[in-house]
Amino acid sequence: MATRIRPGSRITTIERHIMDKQTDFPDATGSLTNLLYDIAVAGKLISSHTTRAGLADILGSTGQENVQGEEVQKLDVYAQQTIYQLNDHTGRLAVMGSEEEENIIPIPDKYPTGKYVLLFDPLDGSSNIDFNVSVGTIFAIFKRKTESGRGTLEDVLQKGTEVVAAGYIVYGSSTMFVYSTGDGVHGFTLDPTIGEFLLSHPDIRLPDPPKYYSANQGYQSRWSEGIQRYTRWLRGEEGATRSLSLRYIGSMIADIHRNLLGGGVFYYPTDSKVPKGKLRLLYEAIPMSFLIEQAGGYASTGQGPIRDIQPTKLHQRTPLFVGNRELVEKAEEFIAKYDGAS
Ligand code: AFP
Repeated sequence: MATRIRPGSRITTIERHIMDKQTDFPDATGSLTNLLYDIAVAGKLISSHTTRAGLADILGSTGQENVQGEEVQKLDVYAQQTIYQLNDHTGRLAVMGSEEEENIIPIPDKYPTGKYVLLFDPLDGSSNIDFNVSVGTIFAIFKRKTESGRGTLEDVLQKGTEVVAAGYIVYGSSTMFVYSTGDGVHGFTLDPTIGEFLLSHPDIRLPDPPKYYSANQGYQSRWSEGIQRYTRWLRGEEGATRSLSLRYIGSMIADIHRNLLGGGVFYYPTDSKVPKGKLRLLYEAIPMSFLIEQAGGYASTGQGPIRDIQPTKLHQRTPLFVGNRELVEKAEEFIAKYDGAS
């Protein structure tokens, strides 16, 4: 359905919004603005494929495994290539890193390099594709650390405090682009009839009181005592004065997106099967944490802020608790009380 335009309402495209934000920085060269815009273009291309997946015979697996040992979906490959090809030649990036590539992705020698670093998960939640469940693209942008030339691993291994911009595109019942450059969180909905992302959710703040908790409770028996008691607290036990509703999609972007708009906490803790957690620090936890904190929330490992971790590996994993501050701090309390400092 085409966007209805109410008389007197302002219509802001993502391009206009990103350009307007740039005017807050008189020294800006336009490089970040263009980089964000190219990611939005990638989002439109990926969106057009995800919504036609069944029709275009692109559903299903390529039969290969990625570096995480997971089955690679054809749409993963398409999303990876689209983001790479939109960004390898622009002269804005020093280096890239992706969930789908074992090593950092250098800018080819024939193209110039730039001052930014792009880390991304091209299609988070892709094991859900065959079931028509929402999936998404996540990205984080940093400034390079090295002075010049091709970027290195040093440019990629940066803390969450160094993020310049981050965002995600969720391919759901509609496609939304949500981003922040450290000046609040802004959401745009794709009008497919005109191919434009239009500002639909300006200055998103986490609602309070929160409504939801989101975790894979099927793993409860593998959780520590602290996490099990925390989950009971969220359900109204363990001295809680209210209970939250459980919602778990199994697609982190979609789960966190819902909680961003409805209020709540998403957590994927360590357990006996994943002692370091499942989610990846650099291109999943850090960008989503940056966004949630920009919306007034907090993100933690369960023992301290995600943004304080110094990454040592491109594909490093982390436990993650992210959402309304009081809910995340409560997780830290339960973990400190029942699980100690392990
Ligand atoms: P896939 O990209 O392999 O589907 O993994 C999705 C994900 O990394 C994240 O988006 C989900 O929150 C989480 O895994 C779901 O994991 P469980 O299936 O173990 O709950």
